[in-house]
Amino acid sequence: MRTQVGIIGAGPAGLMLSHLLHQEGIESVVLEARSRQYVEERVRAGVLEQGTVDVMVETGVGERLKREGLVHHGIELSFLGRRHRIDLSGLTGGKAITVYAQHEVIKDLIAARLAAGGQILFEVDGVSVHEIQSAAPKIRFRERAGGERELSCDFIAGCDGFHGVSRPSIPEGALTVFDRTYPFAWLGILAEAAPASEELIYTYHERGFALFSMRSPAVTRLYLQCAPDENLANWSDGRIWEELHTRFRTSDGWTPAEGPILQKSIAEMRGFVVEPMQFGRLFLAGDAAHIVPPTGAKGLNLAIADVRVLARAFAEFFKRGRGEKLDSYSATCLRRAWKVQRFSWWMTSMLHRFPGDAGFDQRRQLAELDYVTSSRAAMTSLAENYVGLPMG
Ligand code: RFL
Ligand code: PHB
Repeated sequence: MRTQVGIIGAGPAGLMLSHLLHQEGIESVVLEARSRQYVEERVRAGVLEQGTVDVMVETGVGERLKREGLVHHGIELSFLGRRHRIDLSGLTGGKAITVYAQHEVIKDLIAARLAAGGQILFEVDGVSVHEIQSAAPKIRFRERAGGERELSCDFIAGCDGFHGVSRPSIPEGALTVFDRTYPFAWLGILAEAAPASEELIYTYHERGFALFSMRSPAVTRLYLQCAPDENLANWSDGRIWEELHTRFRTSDGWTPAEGPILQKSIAEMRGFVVEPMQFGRLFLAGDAAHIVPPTGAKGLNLAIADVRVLARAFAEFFKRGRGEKLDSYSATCLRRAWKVQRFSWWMTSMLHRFPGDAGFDQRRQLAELDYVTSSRAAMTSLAENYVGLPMG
C-alpha cells in the first residue's frame, strides 16, 4: 500500500488532518486500533472553541454541529455560595463556545471521510513505524483479518493520543519531556437530566472543585474533584448526588437537577509537552505531543489547532515543493500549546483544593476569583483564552 500521509489514530487530530488534506487534494490513510463503534461512542470532551467550530463549518463538516450544537455566550464562576457570569461574547467582540460532544465531532468526520472515498482502517493491530529519517517512511500493521501489511508514505502523522506508539518510536534523547502531575483527578458523570442552568458553572468549594456542563437539552455532564487514586466503586449514585448538591448549592438554593446516571469515569489530571513535535518524517499532533488538564476545556481544540498548521505545511510541500512550513511546524504549534498549557494550569490552580494547604492557597484562590469576577481586564483575559487564542 502507498499513500502521501500515513495517519496513526482516528481521534479528532487524525480524522481532521485526513479531512483537511483531502480538501487540499492530498491522499492519506488513517489506521485506528479500535473499532468504529468504539471511537464513535467514547465519551470525552464537550466544548468547542470558536476557531474549531469555524474550521468545521468552513470545511463542510459543520451541518449537524450548527443544528445540534449549543452556542454559549458566557460561563459562570461560583464561589462562597454565589455565581458570577463571565460574558464571553461581550468581552471578545462576539466570539462564543459551542457545546457539542467530541464523539459527535468524530462521527461527523468519519462520515465525511468515508463519503469522500477516504480510507480509514479500524481495528488494526501491532502498528509500528519504520525508516522515519528517510524520505520513504513506512508503517507496518496487522489487519483484523490477520494479514501483515505495510503502508509506504511520504510522511507519517502520529495522531495516536497520549498512549500511542508514535511518540515512543522516536529515539530517546531526541525529545525533551515536560511533565506536571496534579494531586487530584475528576470523577465525571453523564446524567439523563435536563440541564438546570443554561451555562457551564465552574465551582470552587472547600470540599473541592465541581463543574456543571451538558451534552444536550436532555443530558447533564458533571464533574467532581476527587483523589487521584479514587476507586469508582466507592461512589454510589446517592453519594455522587449528595456531593454535587453540597458543592454546587448557591445561597439562592440552586443545585443541579438529578436523573439516572448513564456513565461514570475517572479522568487523571496532567500537563505534558514534548519538544520538538517532529522527528525526521514523523510529525506528532494532538495528545500524542501534549496533554492539558481539562479545566480549560482545551485538549480537543489544541489537537485541531495542530492539524490545521500541519495540513497547511503538507499542502505547501506537495503543491509547491516548499518545506519551510514543515520545518517550523513544531515551533509554531508549541508556541500556542504552551499558552494553552498556561491557561489550563491557571484555571486548575484557581479552582481546585490542594491537599496539605493550611489556608494560604485558599485565601489566594478566593482573592483570584474575586479579582477575575470584578476586574474587566482580568475577565477579558479569561474570556479570550476560553473562547480560544488565534489558531496560528
Ligand atoms: P485521541 O482522541 O486520544 O485519539 C487517538 C486515537 O489513536 C488511537 N490509537 C491507536 N491507533 C492505532 N495504533 C495505535 N497503537 C494506537 N494507539 C492509540 C486511539 O484509539 C484513538 O482513537 O487523541 P487526539 O486526536 O489527539 O485528540 C485529543 C482529545 O481526544 C483530547 O485532548 C481530549 O479528549 C482530552 N479530554 C478532554 N478534553 C477537553 O477539552 N475536555 C474534556 O472534558 C476532556 N475530557 C479528555 C477527557 C480525555 C480523556 N482521556 C484521554 C482518557 C476525558 C478523558 C477520559
Ligand atoms: C465537558 O462538558 O465535558 C467539559 C466542559 C468544560 C471543561 C471540561 C469538560 O472544562
